[in-house]
Amino acid sequence: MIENWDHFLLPYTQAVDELKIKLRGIRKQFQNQNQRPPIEFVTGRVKPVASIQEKMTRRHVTEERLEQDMQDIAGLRIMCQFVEDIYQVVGLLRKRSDLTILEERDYIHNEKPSGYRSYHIVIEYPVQMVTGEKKILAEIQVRTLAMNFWATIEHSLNYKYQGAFPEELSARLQRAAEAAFKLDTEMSEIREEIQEAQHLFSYGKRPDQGDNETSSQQTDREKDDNS
Ligand code: 0O2
Ligand code: 0O2
Repeated sequence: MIENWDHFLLPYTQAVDELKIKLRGIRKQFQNQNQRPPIEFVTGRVKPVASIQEKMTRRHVTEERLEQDMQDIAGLRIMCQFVEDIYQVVGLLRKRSDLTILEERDYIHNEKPSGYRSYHIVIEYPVQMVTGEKKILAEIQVRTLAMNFWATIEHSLNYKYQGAFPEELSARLQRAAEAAFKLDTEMSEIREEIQEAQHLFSYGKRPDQGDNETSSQQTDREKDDNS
């Protein structure tokens, strides 16, 4: 029997807090280099005890096997603008030495029957406790804003219908998932155009212009362009 859930969950809370800071740090580092970050925002949570217990019953997971068999007690989510960003983020995570990737699941090109798309990574992460190092499992979900929109809506509908959607609703959700993916595909096709506009908006210059150009030089050049 887990007598004290707060005690059991402590390393998971610590891991989520640390990983949120580290993943948000990736975004900051890109911004610091005047580059568009592949990460839009990061969220994280420790699975509530009631959800852990419900999943243990559903999946026949014993308390002895909980740490090994439930991979998403610590959960992180990385939201990206473009599908290409997801794979860039995955590449960055693969290179890190502070975590070990145990499993990757590409639900983007192998979407779930519900229509769900995301890239899932299961990691092993070492947490430094006063009693020594403890390695825990965590799940990182990497998705576009459109995939996140769909998953959030579908997740809340799941609460209402307990997963047993009426056929018509299920079909609509599948169509909506395809529409969201079409949006992602369309956005990817005009990605360069969007990136240039975003860079202009953020830094007042196009990405191909060097960092040394001052804003007055740039204004002069823009005047020349217009004359
Ligand atoms: P619900 O039921 O979705 O509303 P801060 O670090 O202060 O900016 P904070 O308060 O720690 O922010 O929360 P954060 O990091 O912004 O996001 C918490 C939310 O992240 C959760 O909301 C979840 O919706 C979501 N989330 C992130 N990762 C996961 C994951 O792996 N699985 C799931 N299921 N959700 C995730 P709530 O309020 O906990 O729950
Ligand atoms: P939460 O905290 O409520 O989000 P399983 O957990 O049984 O579904 P598995 O193999 O353990 O399956 O993990 P999987 O499928 O790689 O990832 C599970 C998590 O992905 C879910 O967590 C959801 O966060 C998300 N997910 C998977 N399929 C769907 C889906 O069809 N719709 C939505 N909205 N999210 C999905 P949990 O366990 O549901 O917990």
